Amino acid sequence: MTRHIAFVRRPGASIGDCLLTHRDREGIDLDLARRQHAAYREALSRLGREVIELEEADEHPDAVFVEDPVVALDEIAVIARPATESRRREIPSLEAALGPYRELAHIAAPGTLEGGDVVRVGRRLFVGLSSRTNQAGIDQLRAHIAPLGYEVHAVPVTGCLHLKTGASHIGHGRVLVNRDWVDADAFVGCETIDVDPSEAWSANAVLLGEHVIVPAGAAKTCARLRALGLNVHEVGLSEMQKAEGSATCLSVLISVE
Ligand code: CIR
Repeated sequence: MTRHIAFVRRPGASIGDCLLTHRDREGIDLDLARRQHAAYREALSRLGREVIELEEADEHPDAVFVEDPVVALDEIAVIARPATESRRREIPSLEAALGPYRELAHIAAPGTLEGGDVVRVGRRLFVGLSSRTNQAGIDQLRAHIAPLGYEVHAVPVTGCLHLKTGASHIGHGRVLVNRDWVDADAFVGCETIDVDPSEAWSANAVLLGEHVIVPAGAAKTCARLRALGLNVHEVGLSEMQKAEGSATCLSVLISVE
């Protein structure tokens, strides 16, 4: 039977010391962050994911955002190379988690790459060229996965931290975008669906079959998703957003036969 695994890590006590690029620092309510993470884990379980928790890492403020140190595909997991030293310290725990399930490849200096910059649409990967991911990182990713039949397209990111902060695949070749933050025209061959302009943070959605987990508080965007036939699951993520993360950032999803 196929196992659908979601790797997650609970928010640590140091999350208030997280890195911030496009947001001003606001106080993070740790209890609320923990409750929001519990609700997120519960949504994953309800939607058929086997939730595997990585060890808590209080010494790494951003470690709750497990998606960034890895790009996990069906055939391979490419261990990324975050742009900051602090986030590179999260790598060993992701290598240990993914190693039993996937062949591992690595991004090496001078390349930098973060999983939050990778939007996968079938065999096409759109990769943000951002403050965290550079051209060398994208070229190395392409070299690892082109032989497996993946195309890699670079997409300049200027308005937000990662490509996935402003765009996610919502199935059937459709990409949910916040065009104030990312260039919607870059998603060649995809249909783009705009978030409501008043709901900037709703472009980051986790796709699970015909279901999507989206940050709560985006009623207009959710209505657009429902109109497309998607089952929408809203989870409050205000405290993660204060740390400049959101729904996809909190999990690494793989399937194992
Ligand atoms: C950082 O700056 O690295 C964290 N504070 C936020 C990372 C969010 N991750 C993501 O968008 N994939």
